[in-house]
Parts: sequence; structure tokens; C-alpha cells
Amino acid sequence: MQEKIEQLLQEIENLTASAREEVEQLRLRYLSKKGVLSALFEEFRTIPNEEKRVVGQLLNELKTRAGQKLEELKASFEEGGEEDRSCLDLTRPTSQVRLGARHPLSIVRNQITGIFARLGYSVAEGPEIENDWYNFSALNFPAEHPAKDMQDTYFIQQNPDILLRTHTSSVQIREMERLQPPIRKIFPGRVFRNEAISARAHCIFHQVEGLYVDKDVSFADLKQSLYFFARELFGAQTRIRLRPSFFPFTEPSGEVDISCNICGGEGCTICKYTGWVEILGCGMVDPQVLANCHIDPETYTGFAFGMGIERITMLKYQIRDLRLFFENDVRFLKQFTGAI
Ligand code: 2NL
Repeated sequence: MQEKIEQLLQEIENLTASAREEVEQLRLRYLSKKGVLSALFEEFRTIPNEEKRVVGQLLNELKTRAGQKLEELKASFEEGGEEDRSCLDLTRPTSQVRLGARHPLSIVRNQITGIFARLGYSVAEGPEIENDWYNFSALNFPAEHPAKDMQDTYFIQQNPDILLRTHTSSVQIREMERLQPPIRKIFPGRVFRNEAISARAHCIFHQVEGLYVDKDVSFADLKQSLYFFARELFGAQTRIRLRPSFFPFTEPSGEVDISCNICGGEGCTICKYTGWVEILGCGMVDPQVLANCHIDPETYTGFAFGMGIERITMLKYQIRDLRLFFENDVRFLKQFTGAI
């Protein structure tokens, strides 16, 4: 028996483990109730009494040493000790990465800028914090215009000159100031208005505006460009109509309706039984606005237009409540997986 114990002592001295789980296996093998040492203690009861003193001492030594050795092995993993990576299965599948989806407003913004890109428009962006000139005055808003009211515009620190832009027209002014025609650009961006939040309105929303200034740009160019745009975005069956409107920065001004893409013009709740839905505002850039940006209105003309991305997206995907765009509910967002 003494020989057996000495052999085991040697065996335990030489133990190694390459992973935490292996240490547990070794503990079970040597120290558990059904383990090697328990069996030896059983055997100990059967040996002659005169051998018990020497063998008992050895046996206790073995038990102590085995406990220490296993503690050491265990600690080597807990202290970030080197694991033997040779037994790692690198071909095992990892936990699944769940792909996100692009936000519907981004999808539609990309579609809009993509369509105009094919007509030669490039994208321009600008600051969200603006001053009165770029957001209002250069665009022909009179000093007392109601849009400048605190009820409609967010001013910063009560300063009437610093505000959150209410449209991306401010970026168009910056670009016209910086460049001479030809200018053909599209202006996507986030804008801010002091509105009560409802199914149809929000204080933060998104716009795409467009601008084309050159020699001989006419209202016919405006109409054909927007007709092309409407068919590309809503489908080849789409018809448009233009209604007269008013904006301080365009003259003449108009609003574009498309034939209702839900009922095809038959009449439904989306188009309120008119067969038409409004998608954007537009017009010929007011000569005074061109002059404000140092572009000679005797030489150049231009057209401009603006649309709300939320509105277009709601029409395109039949979304009934604008607040869904801002709530980040994955049950809503994941429906757009796969779109670009
Ligand atoms: C709408 C209408 C519009 C413009 C935006 C514009 C910009 C400059 C000069 C002239 Cl710098 N026009 N932009 C023109 C007509 C309509 O937006 O309903 N937007 C949501």
C-alpha cells in the first residue's frame, strides 16, 4: 500500500490541466467520495495495525498534497493564467449577430437623393444652429413674419439671432453665397419647429430641399424634374398636378400633388376621397433671394422645392402615426430589414 501511495504522490505532482473544466475532472477523480483517495482510506482500515502509523501519515500527506495541487491548478485559471488554446475549437459557430435595419427615414432620404443624383444633383449639408439671416432674412421673410414667432421657432438662450433651423433652405443660401451658377444640389437634413407632438406633427423632423440655378432654367424644367421624381419614387403609373401656393422665397410658388398611391385616384381615407395627396412645395427662386446671395437675377433663374421626409415615408409605407419614427420600437424598425 505504501508503494501505491508513493506512486500516487508522484502522479499528483505531475498533474497539469489545460482548462478550468479539466481541474474539476481531476478533483472528482482524486478527491470526491468515489475518488481514488476515498478508496485508499477504505483500504487503510484493512491493513495490519503495526503498519497503520507509517501508512496513515503517508496517506494524510497525499491527501494534503492533492488538495494543494488542485487548488494551485484552479488558481492558475482564475488569475488569468495561460490557457492552453490548442484544444479550442475555432470552427464552432459564434453566438448569432442580429443584423439591424436602416431607419425608414434614412431609406427614403437615400431614395430621394439617389433619384436626384441621376439628374446631376449633388448633396450638400449645413449647420442645424443658424442665425436669422440664413434661416429667414435672406429668404425674404419680412421682419415680423409669424414663422419667427417663439411659438414656431426655437431660439437659443433668448437670442433672437440664434436659432435651430426651421428648414434646410438655410443651407441653400450658404451654397448660393459660396458658389456661382450652375448650381444643382439637394439638401437633406434635420429641422426643428416648436410644434405640439401628435400623429401628424413633431418638433423635430426631416426635409429634403432641392435647388437648380443656371441660365434659362424655366418653370417647365421644374415641372418635368418633379414629374420624373414622383414617378421614380412612387411608380410609373403616378400622375402629378400643380396647385398655386405661396412661399416668401419663390415666385411663382406651387404645391405638387401625386395621384393617390393607395387607391390609384379612386378615393380613400389617405387622400380624403380627393384622389390626390400633396408631396412637396416648389417655385421659381425669387430674384431678391438670388440677389441676396450675390447671384445676378438678370442673368440667372432657378427653381427650388422642399419636402418633408416623414410625410413621404408615411405615404410610401402607409405609416399612420409619425411618432413611430422617433420611438425606436424594434417591432416597427425591424420591418425595414433589408432595405437600403
Ligand atoms: C415645403 C416647401 C419649399 C423651397 C422650399 C427654397 C430655398 C431657397 C430659395 C427658394 Cl434658398 N426656395 N426652398 C422652395 C419652395 C418650397 O418647401 O413645403 N417644404 C416642406
